[in-house]
Amino acid sequence: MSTTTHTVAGMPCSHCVSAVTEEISKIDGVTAVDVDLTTGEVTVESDQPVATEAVAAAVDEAGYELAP
Ligand SMILES: [Cu+2]
Repeated sequence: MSTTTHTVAGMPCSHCVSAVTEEISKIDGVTAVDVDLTTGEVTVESDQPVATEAVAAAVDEAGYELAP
C-alpha cells in the first residue's frame, strides 16, 4: 500500500476534479484517488508506488498539469 500526493494546477470546478480522478484511476495499481478542489491536492492510493511521470501523464490526459 502506497500513498502519494500531488498538486494539480488550474482545476476550477468539480468537473475538472472528476476528469482528473477518472484518468488517474486508470493507472495500473491505483486503488483510490482523492482530489481536493480548493487546494488542488491529489492523493493517490495504490498497491505499489506509482511513478510521478504516470500521474503527470494522466493529469495531462485530463487536460491539466501538475504544479511544479
Ligand atoms: Cu472544470
